[in-house]
Amino acid sequence: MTRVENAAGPQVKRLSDYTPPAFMIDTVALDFDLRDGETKVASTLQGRRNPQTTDITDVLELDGQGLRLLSISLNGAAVPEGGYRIEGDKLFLSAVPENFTLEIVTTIEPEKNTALEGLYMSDGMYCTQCEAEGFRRITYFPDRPDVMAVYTTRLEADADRFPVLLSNGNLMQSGMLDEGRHFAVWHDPFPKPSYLFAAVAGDLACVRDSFRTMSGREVELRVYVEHGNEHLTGHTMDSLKRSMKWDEERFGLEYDLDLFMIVAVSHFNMGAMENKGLNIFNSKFVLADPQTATDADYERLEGIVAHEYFHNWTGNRVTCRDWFQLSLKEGLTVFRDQEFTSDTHSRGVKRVADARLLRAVQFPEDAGPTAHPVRPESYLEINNFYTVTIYEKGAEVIRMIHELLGADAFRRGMDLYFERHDGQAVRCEDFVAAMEDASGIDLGQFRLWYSQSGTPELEVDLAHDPDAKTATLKVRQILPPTPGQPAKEPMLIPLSMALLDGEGQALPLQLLGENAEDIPKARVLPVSQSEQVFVFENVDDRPVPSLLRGFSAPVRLRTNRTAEQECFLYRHDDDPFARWDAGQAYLTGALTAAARKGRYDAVLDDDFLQAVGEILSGPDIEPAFAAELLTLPGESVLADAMTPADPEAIHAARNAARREIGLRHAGLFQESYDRLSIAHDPEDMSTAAMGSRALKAVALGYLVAGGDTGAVALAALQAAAATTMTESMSALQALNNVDCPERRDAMKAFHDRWQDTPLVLDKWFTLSATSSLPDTLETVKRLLEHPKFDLATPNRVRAVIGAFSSGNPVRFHAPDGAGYNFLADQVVRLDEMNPQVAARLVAPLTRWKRYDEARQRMMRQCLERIRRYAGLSPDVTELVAKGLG
Ligand code: 0A1
Ligand code: ZN
Repeated sequence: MTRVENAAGPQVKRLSDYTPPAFMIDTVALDFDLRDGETKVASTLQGRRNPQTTDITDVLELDGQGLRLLSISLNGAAVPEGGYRIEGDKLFLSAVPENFTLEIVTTIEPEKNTALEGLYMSDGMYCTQCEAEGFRRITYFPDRPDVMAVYTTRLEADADRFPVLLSNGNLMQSGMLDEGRHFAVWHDPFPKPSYLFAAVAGDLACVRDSFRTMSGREVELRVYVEHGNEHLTGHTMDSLKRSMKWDEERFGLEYDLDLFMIVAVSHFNMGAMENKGLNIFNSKFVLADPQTATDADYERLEGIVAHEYFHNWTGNRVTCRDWFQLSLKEGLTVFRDQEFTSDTHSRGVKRVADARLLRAVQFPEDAGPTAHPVRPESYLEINNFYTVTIYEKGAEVIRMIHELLGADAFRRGMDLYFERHDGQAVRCEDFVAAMEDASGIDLGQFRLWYSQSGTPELEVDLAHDPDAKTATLKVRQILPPTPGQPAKEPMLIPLSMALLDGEGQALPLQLLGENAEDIPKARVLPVSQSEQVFVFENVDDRPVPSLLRGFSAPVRLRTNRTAEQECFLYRHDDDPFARWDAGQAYLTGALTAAARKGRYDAVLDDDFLQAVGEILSGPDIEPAFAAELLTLPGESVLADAMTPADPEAIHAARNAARREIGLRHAGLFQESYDRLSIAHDPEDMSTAAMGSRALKAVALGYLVAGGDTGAVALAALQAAAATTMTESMSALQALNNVDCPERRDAMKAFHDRWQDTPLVLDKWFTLSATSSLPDTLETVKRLLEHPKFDLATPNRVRAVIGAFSSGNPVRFHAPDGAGYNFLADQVVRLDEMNPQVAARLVAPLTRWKRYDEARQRMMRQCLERIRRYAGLSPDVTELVAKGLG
């Protein structure tokens, strides 16, 4: 596709420059004439001057990118050449009256659209992706979320090749036309921004179901997939119905149209998209059965279906005023999907999983050159801002509000938010104000979480005075500088804590001067100053502090706890997150110390190894949680705790620790493995069954890591006998870093069996790209020549290039720089086709500051090399520029 570049180059957009639109659009009538080689789009807009603005301009500003303009007429009269001008991606129309009807006809070429934004083709079907600024690739329009209109869409196409024609809302009319063509007209009564527009035309199978809402309305549910995939939609439909029910019960939110549709497409830049009434999904998050999808895939699919459905209220009914407010809908909707998962499965396990993600991906982002606040102040390319900071840190900010207000007041705040803003495009500030007004709680200082970037560090030291019988917590918050924010103001950090006695029992927490009634055993300390002291009375013996319980704030915690105390908490803490976190803190300390010293014998203390044994033999522990407790911090998280990060030393230390654990407890792991294998239905998808399989996978991994002679054979046997993808993948993962014929055979068998099932073949690509064996980069280069490798399919690109560069630190950071060079080559190659996906690959190169000088130099050289490439997209340009600092 030819890129229409603004002559002045990409422009920085700033929140402070926001001005309301001079004109509003009330209705949009779109007419798509879908034909091979050229699609004609006729658009009729009813508009009027925006009464909310004093702007008296008579110029209407429209966005348009890569469009061929055929005609433009205003109030029925063709606009003459001089009546408008096109500059870059803007069309300025002059002499626009107070009320107007504007008709625009353009043509586009969806067949050539490889950026997968706007209208494009995937496996012979037409589909759209309009968030954030894709609608401007379909027609000229004020493509900004504060312009909300009612859409009517007519689609016309060949009836044989495109029997299914879909758009937002309800079907109003359909029928046959001459020459084997047909049409359908859809109408969406809810005003919406252009980014929520969607259309689909294709030959698709439809699976139907229905849902009765809390007010007794029957909603028709449809999932559209390629023919032959109907049997893979059960979990999607089930997840959708449970999400609809949950939102009614938890938030009183009911679905508002009579029809809800999900369409699966194989070419998609992201996970899924919440278009009103017509969600479009990456097929990876729709299609699942136990033979082709793992338990983890099931859980992710369920979470994404829920997320997109929840957007109907948080995002669609109340939307964002501008893209700086993206977290208004994303942070809140992630919080909602997290809560749904917690209520559906295990709250503790979900909290641990979310904390893991935040630490592995968001903390590094917040510590690097692309750090930005939850509500950013400027950007070059909005597509680069669909980040873990906007989504996951944004969700943590909502979660802290939830904790500060309590569940009831939070719910009142939500109700007030919808009461005030239904049908509007608003700011993060409006959400916070609703929460304040509904609760009476001042969130003044708390607002800094929206504007200050970077991960706060919380230093918490405990001192005990046996004479005064006091325990004193000294808390210090450190706010490291981030790009554009050299100095920061102290934030309000909720620190949830308890003090445990020698038996692991929580002590009453009586703050100095507090009266002695109803003393709680766990509290949330409101840390609001740079340095603060909390004194607890009546503490006879030195307690062990349980800190940041439930991961009460997205901060880095540093304590003066000893390794012994961390192991104690790992054994005894009653808060699942704090227990897991104490183990992670111990392991991070032990493994980075080994990496620094370059000594890989006796990496772990006996104390810790004993605790592991207790977890394995303890009867009362939920298997899914045990699996989390037994999983070491990932290499990237460990690297984050070592300066300069040494990827090879980290890899060696982590492997050594795994070997020690595996060797020490080979018997217990074997027992667990056997116990979890018998009388177990591999297709039972209950939470408990999935948890048992997670623990079984951990056990197998440690058996292999321990080097037991039978373990490799056991894994190979499991791979060969597996009847489900979970069993198959856990065996392959256990073998993936072992150089042995069993691995080669199992991988080949897996490839041959699944080569025609793209979503499963992606797993084979990822396994191949993430093996820590020394020749993996060579393997990855060969994978690019594999007949099934395709740069135009984002899932495949992520499965190979993305998996290697973000999921294989020891090989990506090879000392000769070959990993970096490989990535730079691929970014440049992909950028011509799909800038959005190319830009997402750049991140690992921008983290150069964390490494030694030689690596720093090579990583920067690669960024420079990308930057020099002519015709680079704004997406990649922005990240490379920030990366070079
Ligand atoms: N709003 C979607 C994510 C999404 C964003 C951008 C896209 O294309 C540029 C596609 C999807 C969500 O939060 O699920
Ligand atoms: Zn979302």
